[in-house]
Amino acid sequence: MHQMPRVGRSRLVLRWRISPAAVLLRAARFFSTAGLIVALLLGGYRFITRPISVGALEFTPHIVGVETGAVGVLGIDASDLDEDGDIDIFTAGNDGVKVYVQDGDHNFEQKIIDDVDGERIQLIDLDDDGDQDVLVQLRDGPGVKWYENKGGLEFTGVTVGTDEVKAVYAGDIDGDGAVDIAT
Ligand SMILES: [Ca+2]
Ligand SMILES: [Ca+2]
Ligand SMILES: [Ca+2]
Ligand SMILES: [Ca+2]
Repeated sequence: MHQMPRVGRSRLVLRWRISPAAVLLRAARFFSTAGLIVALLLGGYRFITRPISVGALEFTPHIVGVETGAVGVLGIDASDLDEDGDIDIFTAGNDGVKVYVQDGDHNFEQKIIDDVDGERIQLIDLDDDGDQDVLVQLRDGPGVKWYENKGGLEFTGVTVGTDEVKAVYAGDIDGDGAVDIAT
């Protein structure tokens, strides 16, 4: 009989302590749910209306060989061949091995290095004399050929191998300082 009043009083105190918090919790739940819905709607709207292109990945194409008859090009490499500060373009393909020499204003003049059926091409200083030479994988034999850069846009072709190959790559593979050729 002496314990009953204490139980009733503790329930009353408990209800008074929880009631304000319950109101705040309901309000917080309402605003968080509403905020989540608004964020989802805004995100969806921006996803739908955003531009498809990304500025950093936009490119403007320029045709290099349309007037000079670049046909069946299969391999390409680029370097400043004549060391005048602009990049020149080398190609290998059904129309031979060619260089497109730039005039400094993105205009290119074609010069045929060799009238052969080329496929892959790589510019590299094969004879270690400081200028870029041209390495080409030929189609339908005789395999691999490199062109020594003699200066003044003149090249001398040298056959490296006569076996039919599917690919060629030059680099100092064994680390002895001399360029090696892998096929
Ligand atoms: Ca150049
Ligand atoms: Ca060289
Ligand atoms: Ca040279
Ligand atoms: Ca080597």
